[in-house]
Parts: sequence; C-alpha cells; structure tokens
Amino acid sequence: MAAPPEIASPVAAPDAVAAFTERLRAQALALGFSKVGIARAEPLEAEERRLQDWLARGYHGTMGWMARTAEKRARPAELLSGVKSVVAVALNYDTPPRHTDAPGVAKISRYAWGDDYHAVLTEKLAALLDWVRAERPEAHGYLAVDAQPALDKAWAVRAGLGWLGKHGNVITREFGSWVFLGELFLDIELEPETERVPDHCGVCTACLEACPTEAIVAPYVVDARRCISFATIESKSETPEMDTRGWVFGCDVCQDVCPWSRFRQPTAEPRFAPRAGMVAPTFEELAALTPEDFKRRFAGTPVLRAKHRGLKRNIAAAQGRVASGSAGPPGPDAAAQRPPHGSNAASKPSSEP
Ligand code: B12
Ligand code: SF4
Ligand code: SF4
Repeated sequence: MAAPPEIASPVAAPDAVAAFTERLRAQALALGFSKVGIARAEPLEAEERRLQDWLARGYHGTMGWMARTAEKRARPAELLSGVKSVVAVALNYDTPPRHTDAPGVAKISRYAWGDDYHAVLTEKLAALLDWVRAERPEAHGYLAVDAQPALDKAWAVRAGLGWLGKHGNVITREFGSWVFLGELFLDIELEPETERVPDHCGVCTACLEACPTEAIVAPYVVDARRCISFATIESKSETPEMDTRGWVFGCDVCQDVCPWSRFRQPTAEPRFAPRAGMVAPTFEELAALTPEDFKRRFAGTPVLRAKHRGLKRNIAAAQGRVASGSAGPPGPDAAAQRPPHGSNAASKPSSEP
C-alpha cells in the first residue's frame, strides 16, 4: 500500500525546534557572543510590578523615558507582533588594566574605554538575525541593546545567562558582571532554557557597603538619583549635583568590589580594547580639551554621550567642586529602605567555586 501523502504542519516538530535552537546557539557563539540563552517571550509580570514600584519611588530621576516606556519594556508583544522567543546574549567586555586612585587622575568606567557597545552588539545581533532569516525565511526579528524599550537584565536572567546581583547588574559565573546584554526577539518557536542560574550573592553585602553614595538603597535596588553613573552619564544638570569621587564618566565601584569579579576574563572582542588615554587620563588634560578635541578624542566611544559640556561638569564633580546645598537628592524613603549592614554580615558570595 502506498504511504499517505504528508500533510505540511505549520508547527515544527519538537525535535526540529530543539535542533534548530542548538544551531542558533552555536551561531551566536560563532559570532563572538560570550553567552547565549533562550526565554519564552511571555509578559514580564513580576518584573513589571517591580519596575512600576521603582518608578513610583522616583528612582529613575530625570530619565522620563523609563516611565514613558515602562509597559512596553515588560511586554515583548508590543515590540514584535506574534513574538514567541527571546534570544538573550551577553558579551564580555573586561580588559586587564585597572583603575588607579592616584591624585590628579580621573576615572572613566571600563565599559566606555573602547568602542561603543551599542554598535558592536547590534552588528552581531543583526548578523544573527540574517542567519535566522536565511534558515527560516518566514521569521521576523527585533533587536534590542540598551536603548530599546526592553528589560535587558530580566531577559538575561530568564534565559539562564546569570543572576541579578544585589548591585543591580547581572552576574555570570564565567565573566562576573562585566558583560553587556542584548536580545533578539523572534516570532518563531525555539526551545527555552529550563533552568535559571540561582542567586549566588548569598549573605554578601560588599557592593552595598562600598557604594560611595549609598545608591544601592536595598539589595537589588539602585536609586539612580544617588548613583554616580547617572550623575555623570544621564543627568542633564548644568552644575555638578554630587561629589563623584574621581569618576568623570560612569562608576565601577560596586562591580569592582564584587567577589564574582575574580572570575573576570579578558574579552576576545578587539573593539573593546582601551583606547589611548582612557584608563588614567589626568584632570588637567581633560580640562584642557576644546569641544573639537573632545569630539576627536572620544569619537565612537560611549563618552561622547556626556558631550563636552557634560565632561566639564563631571570634572568639577569628580574633584568635589559641588555647590553647597546641591549634594545629591536623597531618595525620600532611601533611609527606610536601606538594610542595616550588620558588622558580622560576611562579605562572601553563597557558592564560590
Ligand atoms: C536605566 C539604566 C541605568 C540607570 C539605573 C540602573 C539600574 N540598576 O537599573 C543608571 C543610569 C543608574 C545605570 C547605571 C549603570 N548601568 Co545601566 N542601564 C539602564 C537600562 C537602560 C534600564 C535598566 C532598568 O530597567 N532599570 C529599572 C530597574 C527597575 O530595573 P532593575 O534593576 O532590573 O530592577 C529590578 C530589581 O529592582 C528587581 N528587584 C527589586 N526587588 C527585588 C528583590 C529581589 C529578591 C530580586 C531578585 C529582584 C528585585 O526587580 C526589578 C525589575 O526586574 C539598562 C538597559 C536596558 N534596556 O535594560 C542599562 C543596563 C542595566 N546598564 C548597564 C550598565 C553596564 C550600567 C553601569 C555598570 C555603567 C557604569 N559602569 O557606569 C551602571 C551600573 C549601576 C548599577 N549599580 O546598577 C548594563 C548592565 C549589564 C549587566 N551585566 O547587567 C545594561 C543592561 C545595559 C546593557 N544592555 O548592557 N543604568
Ligand atoms: S555605580 Fe557607583 S554609585 Fe552607582 S550603585 Fe554602583 S557603586 Fe554606587
Ligand atoms: S556577590 Fe556581593 S558584591 Fe557581588 S553583587 Fe552580590 S552582594 Fe553585591
């Protein structure tokens, strides 16, 4: 007897989904991503509630765009119609140089030492989408790297890349928190991770204790208004709002003290290599930059975001030249939220390998 004709099914067989997911993962790693994981594209309900709480407390400061896009951030279907899967990626950006506290030296956060990560991750994600579309021409995708209204950290956690550290950054076991995050949203079925990485912060509170401005108002919760990173990158204030303790762009203190930073590894991405004059510029040389010098020196790096005007303000803030009465806004309930840091609370993560 002749075999019955095969009926084409719009739903891929589970084995085919698993096999395609494996090939997609391999392709992401071949493109240079350090980690890749898959999450089901569900609404981020618990995360949306926490985001709304964070906004209600005013912790976003003047980042009005966070409030305006809050719902979209937690609802992937608003980014891509028919979305089914989220491919979350992490890219290690650590490099060997370390910051110095030497007098006269300004500190730029290490994430900004090389090429702007938005361009690097977007290029790799676009190449991944091209690969998907060559294999599955019916697929549509949406790329997100920081600037798009997506909760990058929540997707990384759901896709099993790492856990949300008490300092508010996602930590991986392999690279610490020195990873940039991004996502490729797809309207095709993929096999999601079945396991998340457990929280390995344990009883450690090193980041909360080390933050120079007490911006980590509770474990996992950062009040941006108190954060040096916000004050030096996002704030549009004309005048310095707080003493940023030597930092002229971003801040790495809470990550530097994290025990998981011991597992850092030099990045394989050559575009993240520190450019000349990034690791230990002097206040004197930065203050002498004209607007044209500024553009030339920082072209293609995240520092450009501060603009020449912002860098001037940040130099004053980093040297503690803050007008009296503008010592940074204490969150209204920041003191109440801040946990007591018991002197016997060991600064140790829960499961050191
Ligand atoms: C707004 C923003 C900021 C703000 C606010 C910081 C923050 N922690 O959210 C400011 C300007 C301060 C900032 C600073 C920095 N940022 Co930023 N930032 C963002 C942005 C655009 C949105 C983050 C966001 O949604 N925040 C809102 C809050 C509500 O979100 P959340 O922290 O995830 O909140 C969760 C917790 O509060 C949690 N929660 C609350 N209670 C509890 C209790 C428990 C038990 C648990 C488990 C969780 C929990 O639930 C909330 C919702 O999930 C993302 C990019 C993106 N599109 O996602 C980059 C991003 C988070 N930033 C990044 C980086 C690199 C930085 C800096 C390190 C830069 C620097 N060196 O200066 C600093 C780090 C400061 C810090 N300690 O967090 C990276 C982080 C990479 C990583 N490994 O996690 C991101 C992901 C950009 C990227 N695509 O790579 N940033
Ligand atoms: S980035 Fe700096 S100021 Fe912001 S929470 Fe971390 S240590 Fe505090
Ligand atoms: S391990 Fe310690 S320092 Fe690192 S994020 Fe967790 S609590 Fe902070």
